[in-house]
Amino acid sequence: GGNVVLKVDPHLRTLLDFHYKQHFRAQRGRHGEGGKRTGARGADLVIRVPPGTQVYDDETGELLADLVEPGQEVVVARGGRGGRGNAAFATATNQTPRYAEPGTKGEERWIRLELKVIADVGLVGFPNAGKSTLLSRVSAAHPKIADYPFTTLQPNLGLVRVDDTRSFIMADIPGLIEGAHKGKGLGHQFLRHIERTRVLLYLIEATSADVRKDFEILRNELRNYSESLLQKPAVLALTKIDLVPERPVPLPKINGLPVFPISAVTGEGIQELLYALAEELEKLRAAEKAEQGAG
Ligand SMILES: Nc1nc2c(ncn2[C@@H]2O[C@H](COP(=O)(O)OP(=O)(O)O)[C@@H](O)[C@H]2O)c(=O)[nH]1
Ligand SMILES: [Mg+2]
Repeated sequence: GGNVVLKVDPHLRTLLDFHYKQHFRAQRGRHGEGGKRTGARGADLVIRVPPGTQVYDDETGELLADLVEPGQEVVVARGGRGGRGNAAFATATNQTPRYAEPGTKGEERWIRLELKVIADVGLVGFPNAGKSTLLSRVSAAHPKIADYPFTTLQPNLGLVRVDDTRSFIMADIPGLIEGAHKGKGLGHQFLRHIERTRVLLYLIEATSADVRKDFEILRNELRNYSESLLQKPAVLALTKIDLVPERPVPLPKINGLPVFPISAVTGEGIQELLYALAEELEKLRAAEKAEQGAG
């Protein structure tokens, strides 16, 4: 029979489909036949999953695959061979044996799929943009990522309290190569991690000679990895605003995104930024609920 294959589709965001269909079977292979026909192998069954899906063997708990990159795929169950036809068993004295082989049975197993999100908000910015400083300013606790295989770069996480009822996890992800703005590109692991966050927070220094251009460079880096990264909700903050005493009020939008001027030193603009991020997360949750209801 055919193989059962999982493949990353960057347009998918949730595993909700699997709440409704849980048992998949690739097309059956055929037994060998007379008339020199080998049994057909059966077509592969390709199941699409969102980026960030981890695949476990349900019985052993073994992590089989970490599917993050668009188009990445893994065979989770191998189909059996098609049976060989009678011609395969021909001998010098018997050119048309009456024997053909049965196809072998394919593998069968239960797997468990988990959509692994490492943080609600991921920071995206050039080195020195103020990412680490912001994270330490807005977060108290620093949860550890439990058991995170396939990576050497550990995101630095912070628990951010927005107000009495709301909080979220923010991730400062290392691996952004120095000189990324000179076209050296974002680190590959950075991109794999940023795929696992729900909302992007772009940080650009207010002292930059060209904020729009910096923003475009960052977005292009993400786009080169996967178009779907640009579809994530995003917020843009201008950092170190304390260094720029004069600025237009209100700031113009950039690419349709509202711009939040902040200073991690004086605290200016921070609370407004946190509210905006909390709001984006709430919108996402509402959309996911609606999808669940409609499914
Ligand atoms: N004046 C000022 N300096 C800042 C601010 N935020 C960060 N910095 C400084 O900018 C430099 C780079 O900050 P850092 O958080 O390490 O940037 P990262 O590379 O993006 O993590 C450090 O020297 C910080 O002290 C800010 O709001 N105002
Ligand atoms: Mg840093």
